[in-house]
Amino acid sequence: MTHLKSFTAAIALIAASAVSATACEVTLRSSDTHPDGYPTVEAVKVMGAELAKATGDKLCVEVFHSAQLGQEKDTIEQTQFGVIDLNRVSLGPFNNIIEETKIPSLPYIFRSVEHMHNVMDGPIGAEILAAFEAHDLVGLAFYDGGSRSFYNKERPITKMADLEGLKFRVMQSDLFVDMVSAVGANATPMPYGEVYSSIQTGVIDGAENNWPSFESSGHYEVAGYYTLDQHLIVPEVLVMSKSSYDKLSADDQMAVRAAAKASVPVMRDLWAEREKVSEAKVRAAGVEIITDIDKTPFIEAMVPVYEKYVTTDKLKDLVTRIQATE
Ligand code: GTR
Repeated sequence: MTHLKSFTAAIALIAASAVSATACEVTLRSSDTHPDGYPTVEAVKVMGAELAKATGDKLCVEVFHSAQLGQEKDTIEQTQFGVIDLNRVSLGPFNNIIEETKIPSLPYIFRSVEHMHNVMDGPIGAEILAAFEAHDLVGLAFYDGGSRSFYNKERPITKMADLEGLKFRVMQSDLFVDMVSAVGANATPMPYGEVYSSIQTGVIDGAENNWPSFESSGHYEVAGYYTLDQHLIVPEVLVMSKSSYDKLSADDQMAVRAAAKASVPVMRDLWAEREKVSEAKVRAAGVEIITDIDKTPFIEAMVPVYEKYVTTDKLKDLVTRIQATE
């Protein structure tokens, strides 16, 4: 979809849904690329239920799942413009516009999901959420995105050299293009919704993602080799349009923030459960899973990526503090 078409489609869909609106005074429209039932979609529904409860049904949330409002990069712009009120997205597509989001998007910056939680639940996470304000957005909460690894349709990757010459789709972020080049492969940034057919037709050989996305997108049907190199533990984020947020009273703004925070532990439970279900489904489909891989060369290969992107004192300080976090 072209930019203008997707913008118009989002407005038309939102207008149509307003006709069937509930008794709520304000219905906040929320976007998600994932299908109904996916942990992020369910978490935002939980957030909406909490918000309705806290405001006596004054504020509600309607989740437009399955990229009904467009692909992530476009929906981010629409959220900045106030066409979309809430948006659940990966931090990746923010990298080119909000420099602080590059840091938790760096390959191997987190030692584990637990380390990522410790960082993002604390002052560093709060600082990164606050950075959205200068870009017409309000950062509300971080969600889990597991760890992302490479999959492809050509061959099993058991060592870094096996990646050479393969073409992988990455999220629309320069950082990820360089990350893929650093391991000797080629990167093509493209919207998530185009990946399945691009692998099928051979435009790309594969992509990289976590278990639930690899499974729910059906990419495992066209890319039969999944190598758990776990290069990214990039958090996902729930943001609100600053213009929608500014229309609310101070009490309602607090209720929005509290409801978003309240959805985080629910999301984490749903995520842990879905990771297992997705892994089982992918294994049952006969995908070859390569778990025995030495990550050290991958980690070492990322040094130039850090040098290129961690440029200012502020960003260097964030990296140092993340590494020092238990
Ligand atoms: C998923 C993530 C989405 C989107 C997608 C992608 O894991 O939940 O928000 O970023 O990856 O690769 O585009």
